[in-house]
Amino acid sequence: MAETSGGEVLARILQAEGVEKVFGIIDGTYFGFYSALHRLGIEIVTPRHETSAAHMAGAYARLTAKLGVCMASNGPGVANLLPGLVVEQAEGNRVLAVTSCRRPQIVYPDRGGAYQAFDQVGTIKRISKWSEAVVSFDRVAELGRAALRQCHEGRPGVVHLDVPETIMNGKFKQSVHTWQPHEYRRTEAIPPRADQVQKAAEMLSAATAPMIHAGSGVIHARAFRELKRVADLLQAPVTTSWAARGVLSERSELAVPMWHVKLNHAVRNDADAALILGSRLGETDWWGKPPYWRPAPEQATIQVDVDGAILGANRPLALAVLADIRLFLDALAERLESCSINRDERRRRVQKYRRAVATERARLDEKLQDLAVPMNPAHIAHACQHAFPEGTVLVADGGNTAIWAMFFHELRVPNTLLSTFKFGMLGAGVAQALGAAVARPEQPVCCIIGDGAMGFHPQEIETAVRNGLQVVYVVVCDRQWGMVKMNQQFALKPVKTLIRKSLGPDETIKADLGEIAFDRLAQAMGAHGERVADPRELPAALKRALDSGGPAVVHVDVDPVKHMWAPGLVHFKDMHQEPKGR
Ligand SMILES: Cc1ncc(C[n+]2csc(CCOP(=O)(O)OP(=O)(O)O)c2C)c(N)n1
Ligand SMILES: [Mg+2]
Repeated sequence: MAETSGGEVLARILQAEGVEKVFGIIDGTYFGFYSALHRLGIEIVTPRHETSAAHMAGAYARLTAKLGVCMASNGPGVANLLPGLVVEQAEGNRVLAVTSCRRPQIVYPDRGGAYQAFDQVGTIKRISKWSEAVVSFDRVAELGRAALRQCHEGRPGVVHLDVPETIMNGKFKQSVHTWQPHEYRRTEAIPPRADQVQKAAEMLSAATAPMIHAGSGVIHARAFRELKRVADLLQAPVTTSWAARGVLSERSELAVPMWHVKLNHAVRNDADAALILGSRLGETDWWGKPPYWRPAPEQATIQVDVDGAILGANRPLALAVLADIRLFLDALAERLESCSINRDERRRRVQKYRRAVATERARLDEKLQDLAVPMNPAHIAHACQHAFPEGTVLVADGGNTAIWAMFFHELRVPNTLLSTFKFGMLGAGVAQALGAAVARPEQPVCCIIGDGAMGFHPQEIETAVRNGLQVVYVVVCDRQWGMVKMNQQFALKPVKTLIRKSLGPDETIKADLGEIAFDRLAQAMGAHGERVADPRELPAALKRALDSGGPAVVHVDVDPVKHMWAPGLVHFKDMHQEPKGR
C-alpha cells in the first residue's frame, strides 16, 4: 500500500474544492502539506510576513468568490498570522487558515517548555468562526471536510485547522479516499420561500418611498445585476455599507454614494419601507437606529441574509428572510414585474436625491482648483480614477488618506473597492492589493495609502516584484499620523486648532513621523519609483508608473495641514456615539 502524509490528504481536499492559490510562508513543519500543493499544481504565493498571507487570501476571496487559503507555521508563523485573521474575520472574508503545530504529545495540552508552541487553537477560536486541531492521522480528512463545511455556512469569515508536524509530514500506510465537495457540504445556494417573496413584493409595492440598503452580502452572493433590476423595478434609492460601495454603480440614478453622509441619513429617514440585503446594520450603518434611520414602527423593514444569527439583530423586522441574496432578488424581481407600482412618483423623489448629490459633488470638487505645492490631497484619488482603466480595483488604507480617497473616487464597477472598513487596520492594504493583483492578473491595482500605513509593511513591495504583481502604491506623505493628530489637536487646544488650523510642532504628542522616501525604497526593491508634490505633475507620474508595466510606488507629498482637514470627519466622530434615538 502506498504511503501518504496528512499534508497530502489536506492538499487533495483543497484540490477537490478547486483551490488554485495558497498564500503563506514555507517551513519544515508542514513540508508534507506545501510540497503536496506544489505537486498538485496549486500555486503557493509567498509574502514576507504571515499577516500579509491572511490579507492576500481575504482580498482574493472577496474579489473572486472563491475560497481564500492561507498557511502559517507553528509558533512564530501563527503568531504573525493572528492580526491578519482578526481583520479578515471582522471584514467577513471567506478564509481558511491551515497551520502546523508541534507534535500533539507536547502541545495538546501544553506540556510547558515546548519550542515554538502556544495554544494556537485556543487563541484562534476566540477570533474566528471555527478552529480545531487534528489529533491523529485518521481524522485529517474528516476535520478537513468539517473546516470546509464551516467555510461555507453563515456569514463568511475565518476558519482554522491546526495540524501537528508529525501528522503533516508523517508517512502513513493508509489509503484515503477524497470526497467531492457535494458529498460533505451544501453546494447549492439557499432558495427563498415563495410566500416570503410574495410578502416582500407586496410590502415594497405598496410603500410610498421604499429604499434598499446593501451590505457585503451582495458582493458575496454576486447579486449585482439582480440588485439593479429590483432597484429599477421599485425605483428605490440604494444606500450601501462602506464595504459594499459600488454594488450598484454610483453612476446609477438610484445610487446614494456613501460620501454624502447627510443624504444617506435623509434617504433612510424618508423611506417607509426598507429592504436590507446582506448587512448587519452595524456601527458604520449607524446601527439602523434613529435619528439616522426612521423609527422602525414607521418603516417596514425586510432583512435578507444567509446567516440566521444576523436577522433582526440590530433592528426590529417586519420580515426576516433566510436566503441567498441573489436567488431572493431574482425571485422578487419576477414578482415585482406584475405588481402595480407608482414609479413616476418615486422617480421624482429619487431625482431630488440626485440633485443633492450633484450639488455636494460640486462643492467637494472646488478643492481640485487648489494647485498649491505640496498638493491638496483631494487631487490624488481623482487623478488615479482618470489614470487607471475603468474597473481597476482601488485599495484604500490609512487614516485621513482613506477618507480623502473615499470622497474623491467614484465606484463605477461593482466589487472594485477594498479596505478594512470594519477594522480600520493600518497597513492591511499593502497585502490586500497583492491579493487583488493575484485575483485579477489582467489589470493593474491601485493602492492609495498613508505614509504611516505603508510603514507597517513596505517589504511587501518586493513580494509584488517577485510575483510579477502590478500594484501601484500611491503613498500619501504628510509625515504624520494625520487622522490622530487632528483628533489630538482638538482634544488639546480646540479653539486654537479652529483658528490656526493646526498647532505648532511642540504642542502635540508624538504625532509626527520622519520621512521615508518611498520612491527610493521601491527602487531599492526593483520596483518603479516616482516622487511628486505638484498636482499638475501627478497625472504624468501616475502614467509613467502604469507604463512601467510592473509594481510601482508613487510618493506624493501633500500639504500636511490641508490633509488633516479631511472632509466628513465630524460624521466619523458622531458615529462613535450610540445614536440617541430608539
Ligand atoms: C494598526 C493600527 N494602529 C493604529 C491605528 C490608529 N490610527 C488610526 S488612523 C492613524 C494615523 C494614520 O496615519 P497614516 O497612515 O499616515 O494616514 P493619515 O491619517 O496621515 O492620512 C492611527 C495611528 C490603526 N487604525 N491601526
Ligand atoms: Mg500620514
